[in-house]
Amino acid sequence: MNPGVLVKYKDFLPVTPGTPLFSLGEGDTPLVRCNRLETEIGCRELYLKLEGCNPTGSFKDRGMVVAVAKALESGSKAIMCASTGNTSSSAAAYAAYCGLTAIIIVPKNNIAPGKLAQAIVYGAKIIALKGNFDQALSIVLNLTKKHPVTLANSVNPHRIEGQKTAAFEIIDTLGQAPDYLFIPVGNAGNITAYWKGFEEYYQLGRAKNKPAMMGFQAEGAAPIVRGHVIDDPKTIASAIRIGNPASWQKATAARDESGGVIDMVTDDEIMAAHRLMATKTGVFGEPASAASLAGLIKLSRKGMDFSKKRVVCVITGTGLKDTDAVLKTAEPFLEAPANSAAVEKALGWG
Ligand code: AN7
Repeated sequence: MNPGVLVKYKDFLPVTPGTPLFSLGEGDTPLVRCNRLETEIGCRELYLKLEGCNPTGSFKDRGMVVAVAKALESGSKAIMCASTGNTSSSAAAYAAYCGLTAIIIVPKNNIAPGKLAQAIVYGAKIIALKGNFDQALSIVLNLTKKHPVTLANSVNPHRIEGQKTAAFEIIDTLGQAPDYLFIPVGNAGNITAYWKGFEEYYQLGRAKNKPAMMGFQAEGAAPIVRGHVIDDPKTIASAIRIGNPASWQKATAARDESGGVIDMVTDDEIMAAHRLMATKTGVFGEPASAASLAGLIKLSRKGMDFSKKRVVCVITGTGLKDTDAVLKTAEPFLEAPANSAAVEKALGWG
């Protein structure tokens, strides 16, 4: 049985005798080898880390369990976050488990329907902001300074601590770090957390190597790549529609210390990778999560040689959160009346 992130990795986390150890079953996510994509892309080994298998369907649960445990330990009664959707789903679920109030601020009409449904069903106090994520985060940073509520965004270092456990799991499974880690970049907390995890295991001698960190933003929301804040970020991948990432400097440090890159992919490249991942590996990620694979495909097409490399792409969230992204552009499919002959006819069998 998976004991959860707090118990399994407590020696590596800010756990004290006063920290409540609980779990919704986060962590221990699959690392799936993808032979068909290896052939197509020309990698020696390609794995997808399926973070959509966490309890609320994204990687956020790893950090949220630590942030909420520390909030409880400090006597807090409420947590608050800005979110493009997944952080708020996770905050709402862990708050519900522990009996805390979750207050979430999300961009109005700009989060995937599954994520909004999660916040509603878990009983969060929701504010739909007439503004974008960056504005929501700046309000949350302001209000959590003024009021007795705990900040649950990844500016809270406990979030990063929990999220680094995904890097530990990759090393625990492979026996070493991959050569490359491809990862979507939005607010840049996750790339920061993975790098911290790889670095810590390396220092402890649990891995002999560290990966190059390959972060990918969406082209219309690529402040780090462009070197300036984007006031009105745009992308179909709503989870990473972020123009002023909170962990900007830490992400560029991870890039530089690891010898990696932070680059961008277009919405078309993201959606092509999203479809390829589903049709060639049976993995349904949400659009933002496919930015990692889109990045790998982009670099391999540009001539980068992965034929001797072990590559991990982080698939950060499940596609079931954002079925609109598929259904709105779906090709027409077969329909038939309810009898065998009609179905045979529709299939061209007679
Ligand atoms: C599926 O939920 O920022 O670079 O508010 O949901 O650590 O921000 C989500 C981000 C990638 C980017 N993939 O990670 C939020 C939020 C998915 C995400 C990212 C997000 P960060």
